[in-house]
Amino acid sequence: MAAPGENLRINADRLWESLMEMAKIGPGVAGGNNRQTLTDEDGEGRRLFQSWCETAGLEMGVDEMGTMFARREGTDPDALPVYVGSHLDTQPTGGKYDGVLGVLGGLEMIRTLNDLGIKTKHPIVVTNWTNEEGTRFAPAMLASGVFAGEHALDWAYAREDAKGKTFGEELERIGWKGEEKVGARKMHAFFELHIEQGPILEAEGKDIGVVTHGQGLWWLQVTLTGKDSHTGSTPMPMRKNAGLGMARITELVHEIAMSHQPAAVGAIGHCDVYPNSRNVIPGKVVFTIDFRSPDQETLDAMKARLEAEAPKIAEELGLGIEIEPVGHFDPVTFDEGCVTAVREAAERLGYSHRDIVSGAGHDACWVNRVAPTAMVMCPCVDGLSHNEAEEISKEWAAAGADVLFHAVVETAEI
Ligand code: HGY
Ligand code: MN
Ligand code: MN
Ligand code: MN
Repeated sequence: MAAPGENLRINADRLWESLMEMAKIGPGVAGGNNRQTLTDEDGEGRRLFQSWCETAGLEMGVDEMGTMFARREGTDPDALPVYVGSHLDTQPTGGKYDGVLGVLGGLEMIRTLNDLGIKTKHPIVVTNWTNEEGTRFAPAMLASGVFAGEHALDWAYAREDAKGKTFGEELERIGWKGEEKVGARKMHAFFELHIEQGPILEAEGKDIGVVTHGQGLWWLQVTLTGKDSHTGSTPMPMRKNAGLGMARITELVHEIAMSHQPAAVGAIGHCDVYPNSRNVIPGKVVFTIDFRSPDQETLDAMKARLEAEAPKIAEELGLGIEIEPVGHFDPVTFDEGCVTAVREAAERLGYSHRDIVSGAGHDACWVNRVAPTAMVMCPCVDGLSHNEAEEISKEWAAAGADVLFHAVVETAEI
C-alpha cells in the first residue's frame, strides 16, 4: 500500500480554531480550563464535540462508561476500525491542550479526509475516553481501564468524588451513560496524539516525540489517624499529630524517588486535613502518593519501601495508618509496528523527531493491552502541564496532527 503523499496535511487553522472553541467551555481562572469529568461543563464539551462529529458525517456510539466513539465508514465495513483519540476532561487547573489535542486532532484528520474525498479501507473512529484525569474520581484513565478489562464496571460506577457523589450517578445525571457494552469494540490499532507534558522535545528543538514506552504508576492513598486537640494547650509530648506524620511521609516519598534517579518520580499532590482548623492539631489526614517509573522493578521497589517505612513513622508518632492502592498500571511498551508507522510518518513529513518515554499516563497505556497502540507527542512550552498556563504553538499542534494523520491513514490503508 502506497504511503500517503508527503503533501497530505491537515488544516492547521481549522484545528487551532476548534481547540480555541473547546477551550471556551469550562474556563479556568487563569486562562486554562476546569472541565472536570461528568460535570455540566464536561457535558457541554461533549455536546460540542458531538455536533462537530455530526457535521463531519460521523456516527456516534457511547458505551456504559460514557466513552464517545465517532465512526467514519471505510470501504471495507468488515475491516476492524483504526481508532484515534484521547480525552476532553481536564484537571481543575488544567490547560487547553492536555487530551483535547488528541481528540480534536483526530477530528481534524477526518475533516481533511472529507475535504479530499479520501476513503480508507478500514473504518476510522475518533474517541473521547471518559475520566482520563482521575482527579475527581480516582483512578486516572478509568474508562480506558474498564475497556481494557482492568476494572469492573460496577467498581468504576461506585467511585466517589470528594462530595460523596458516585461516578455512576454523575454519568447518569449528565445524560452520557451509553448502552454499548464497554470493551465490546475490537480495534485494528489505536493512536493517541498528546502534548509531551515535559521539557524534552522543546529543549531539543524536536517537533515530534515517537513514544516507545510509558511509565508505570502507583497511586497509594494514606490515611493517618491521631487525635485532634488544642494547638495551644496540648503539651507537645501528648500530641498525636497526623499532620506531622504526613510531613514526614512526604519527605520519605521524595527521598525514595531521589534514591532511584534518573528513572523515578514521586510526590503527594492531594491531601485532606481534618478538621483543618487553625488552632486544632490535625486528628486525621488523607493523602495520595504518586510514584512512577518506566522500570518495573524500580516502581515496585518504591511501593514496597513506602509500605515498610511509613508504618514506622506512624508508630513513632502514635498514629494509626492505612495504605490503600487506588491506582496502578505497569510500565508500557507500545506496539512496534504502530511506533514505526509514527516514526516513518514524521520522517516522510520532514518533521524532526526523537523516541521518547511518556512521563504521564494516557488512555493509550490501557488500550495497548487490547490493541496494537502507539502515541504521537508534540512539545509544550517549558514542558508545563496540569497548569492553566499550559501552552503550545499552532505549528506544534499541526505537526502532531499531520503525523497522526499519516500514521493512521497508512494503517487504515487508502
Ligand atoms: O496522571 C496522569 O499521568 C494523566 O495526566 N492523567
Ligand atoms: Mn492527558
Ligand atoms: Mn492530564
Ligand atoms: Mn504491577
